[in-house]
Amino acid sequence: MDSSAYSLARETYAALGVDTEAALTRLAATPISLHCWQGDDVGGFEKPNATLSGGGIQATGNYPGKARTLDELRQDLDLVYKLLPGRHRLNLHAIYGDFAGKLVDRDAIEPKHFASWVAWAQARKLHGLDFNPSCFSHPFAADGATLSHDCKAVRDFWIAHCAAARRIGASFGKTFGTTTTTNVWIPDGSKDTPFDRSGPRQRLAASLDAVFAEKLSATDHRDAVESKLFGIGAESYTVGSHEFYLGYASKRGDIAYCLDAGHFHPTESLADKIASVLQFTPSLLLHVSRGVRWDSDHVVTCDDATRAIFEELVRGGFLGRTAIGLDYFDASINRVAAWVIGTRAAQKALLGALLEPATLLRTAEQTGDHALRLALFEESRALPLGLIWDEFCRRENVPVGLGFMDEIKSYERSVLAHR
Ligand code: RNT
Ligand code: ZN
Repeated sequence: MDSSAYSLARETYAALGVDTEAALTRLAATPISLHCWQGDDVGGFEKPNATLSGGGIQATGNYPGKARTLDELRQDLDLVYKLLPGRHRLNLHAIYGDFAGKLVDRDAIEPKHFASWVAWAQARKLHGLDFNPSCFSHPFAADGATLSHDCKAVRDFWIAHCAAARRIGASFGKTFGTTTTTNVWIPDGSKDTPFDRSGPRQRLAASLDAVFAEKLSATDHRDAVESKLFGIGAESYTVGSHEFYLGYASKRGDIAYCLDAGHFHPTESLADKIASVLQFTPSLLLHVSRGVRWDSDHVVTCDDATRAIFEELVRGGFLGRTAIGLDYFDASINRVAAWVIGTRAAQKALLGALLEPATLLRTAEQTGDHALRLALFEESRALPLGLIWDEFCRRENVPVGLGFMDEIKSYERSVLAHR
């Protein structure tokens, strides 16, 4: 039985030509790929006490309870998935392999090092796994260059790593029967003004050609390349800039471009880039994140920028060509809460987009009635999105409203506080 609050909300939306049942069906069928690295501040378990270096990415904060082992990370993720409505994916980085205490260097990783993740994800009926080569936290990344390095031996090492990562990604896709996205992001850049901006980009393009040389099944696997504006310690120059990767992805025509919401100037709209990118690339990977000044990785909230991204996906009919992933790391609050709050916020933003009075908006625009269009946008802001969201949580048997925080607090007391 639907709640009476839902029935009222459904009628409110219906009066604007919006079918809330269709929106809920679509929401339930849209997986979000959760980033494994929120649970341990992007440390990974490659070897004990791995520290981040040469990455230009930094988790700040030291809230107690960080996952110290694969088992702890999985235990935390179990609670996270339990508190999320819908069926989702997990996005792994290469440094999260199950290396059984041995040092397996990045160029030697194989699907077998991720077999325990596959079993874990299958047992929980996840939608699938996604993957990333880890081109940071490694001696060969310490001087701020990987695939664009001027030393061929270093480039070859990272090429081998990325190629190995693609094969692991493809093995995930085959196992789960859903397309795995393997995303290449590298930190290459420089702190101060470089003289030569071209050489590193020529080398990066050649390295990427080598990385993507092996043909993999397009059903099992999709490649993506991620741009960035700048990083900490790489403020003046980023080899893999927006122009570089957009050009590279469009020229190839067979790989996805990854837009990270924290990787642009704060006044730029990521939402506005989507329709342009998808004119020239087959698919898109989104790293849903929240930039705050120079930090690109705050916990996602259902703010205007995030809502605009999902509105664009729905309005343009782009959901089917877009892989949705999260990318943030906050070490200053309970990490499980950060995961759950951010994922639920992204889902709520998607729901908001699915509930737009699209037909009325389109007609108003097409007939030149821009006052009506503005009025519709403004009235939409106060529509009872929360009541539809609550109904979704109720149907999916996950906590409604703040109930998820009670479970997280009790987990903090019984588990996280003892780490
Ligand atoms: C870094 C990129 C990249 C990473 C993860 C860990 O700026 O956004 O996606 O955050 O791969
Ligand atoms: Zn990212």
